[in-house]
Amino acid sequence: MSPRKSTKSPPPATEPPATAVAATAPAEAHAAADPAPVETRVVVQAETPAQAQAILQSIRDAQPAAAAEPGPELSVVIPCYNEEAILWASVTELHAGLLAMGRPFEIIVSENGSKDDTRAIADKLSRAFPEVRAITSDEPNYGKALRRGIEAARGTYVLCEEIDLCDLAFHRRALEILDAGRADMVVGSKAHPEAKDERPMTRRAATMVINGMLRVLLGFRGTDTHGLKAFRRDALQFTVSKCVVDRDLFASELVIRAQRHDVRVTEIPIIIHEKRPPSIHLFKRVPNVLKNLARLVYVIRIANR
Ligand SMILES: Nc1nc2c(ncn2[C@@H]2O[C@H](COP(=O)(O)OP(=O)(O)O)[C@@H](O)[C@H]2O)c(=O)[nH]1
Ligand SMILES: [Mg+2]
Repeated sequence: MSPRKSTKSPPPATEPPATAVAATAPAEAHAAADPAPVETRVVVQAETPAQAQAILQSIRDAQPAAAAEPGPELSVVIPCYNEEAILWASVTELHAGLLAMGRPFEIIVSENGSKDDTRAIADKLSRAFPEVRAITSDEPNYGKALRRGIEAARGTYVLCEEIDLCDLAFHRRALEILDAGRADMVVGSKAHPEAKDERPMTRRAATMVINGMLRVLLGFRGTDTHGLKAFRRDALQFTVSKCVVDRDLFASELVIRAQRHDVRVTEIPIIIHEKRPPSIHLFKRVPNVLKNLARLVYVIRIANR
């Protein structure tokens, strides 16, 4: 009675099953990998046609939902924390911009630990737009939120965004490079000689100091690691799985490890014009940055992991 899947040919004429009902079913699993419609012949041995239909239905029901629905082309991941003031407007504007680009996309709002209405607004956005997904966890942690968003992404390309930036010009330029196969990862750099960074001087200086430390201590080759980036999801999956730190330094570890794994990383200059000052004060972030930097130096330089 157990269902038996075969490929194209029907059972040999000399050995027919005692009672058999042959039927075809769309092969959703194949369709996910290959856009051309494929049919697989499923032969079910059963006592009656009704039983055969029931078995066929159970096979269809067992197909994972994801297999029936191929992923979008673009996954835009946005960590969000206490962003009730700008979340709705930023995501609706980004959503309209992405629709105009004409490529299938999803927006993943990755919230954790917000004390305001961010979580409720993210849920409302996910109900209002089929392309928006809201994921959440308890502890405020930028790196964890970004990592969870990347792991939840289904797109061919992942674009890491910030809610105060939502920079569609960066998306277009980065996708042009990825589409042409000129790199596997594009980092938007605030510290590139051609970048325009409109943030206050203390924060520009902090960016210089942290990137200098990453270059000296961890062999980083580049000018910036934090913020906007875009990459081919399959090219970075292994690298993400190897990352050990969270909070502010996860993004830096991702870029540095990508370089160490010979992923083709390139930088492009960006214009930084934030919609509001950062939610966490710069000096409050320093102890964690230093702690995670020491951990990274140990793990990468000493333990060689
Ligand atoms: N989920 C989550 N997102 C965060 C956290 N801290 C910052 N973010 C988000 O990360 C992005 C950048 O944060 P921002 O405060 O502008 O800091 P900046 O990167 O130094 O400019 C924004 O989308 C924030 O909402 C956090 O603890 N958890
Ligand atoms: Mg910001």
